[in-house]
Amino acid sequence: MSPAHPAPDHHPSTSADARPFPSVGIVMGSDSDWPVMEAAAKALDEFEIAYEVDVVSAHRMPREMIAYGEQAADRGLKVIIAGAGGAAHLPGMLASVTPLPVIGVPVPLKYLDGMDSLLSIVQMPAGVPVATVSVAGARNAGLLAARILAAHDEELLGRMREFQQDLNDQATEKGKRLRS
Ligand code: RP5
Repeated sequence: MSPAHPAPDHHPSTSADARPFPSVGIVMGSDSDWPVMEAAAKALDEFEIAYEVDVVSAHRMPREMIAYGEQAADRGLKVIIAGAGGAAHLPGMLASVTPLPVIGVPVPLKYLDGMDSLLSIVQMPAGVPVATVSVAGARNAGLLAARILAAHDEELLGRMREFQQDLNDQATEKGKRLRS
C-alpha cells in the first residue's frame, strides 16, 4: 500500500473481532481509487452497515477477481460496490460471475475526466446488470447499497426514511435562508 493512498479501514469478517459479518463488499481496481471510494464506506458507516474493503484488480489479478465474485454470495455478502478508473472492467466482470447486485463507481483519472470509466461501466450487455452511479459517486453507491439492504430490513428502512427527512429539512432550511 503506497503512503500516498493509506490503507482502507477494514471491517473484517473474522469471528475473532466479534464485529458483524460484512453485508457489503467494497472493492476497487487499485488503492489509488480509495480517496474516491472512501465515501461509500462513510455512507455505510452512517447506517452502521458492516462492510469489507479490498483491492481486486480485473486486469492485474484476474483470477483473484473471479474468485472474489464467485465466492461473494456464499461468504454472506449481499451487495458489491466496485470502483475502477480508466478501462473500468471490474464491476462488469464481477457482475458476470456473482448473482448479487453490483454497484459500479466510475473513478476519474488524470485524463478524460472519468468519461472512460463511466462508459466502461455503464454500457453492460443485456442480462448482466451493473447499477452505475455518477463519476466519483461513491457516496450514492453506499446509500444505494443501504437501500437494497433496507428492502428486507424494517429497522434499516426506518433509518433510511429518517435520512431522507433530514435531507428534506436541510433543503427547506436553505430555501428559508435564501428567502430571508
Ligand atoms: C484501474 O487503473 C484502477 O481502478 C485505477 O483507477 C487505475 C490506476 O491504477 P494505479 O496505476 O493507480 O494502480 O484499474
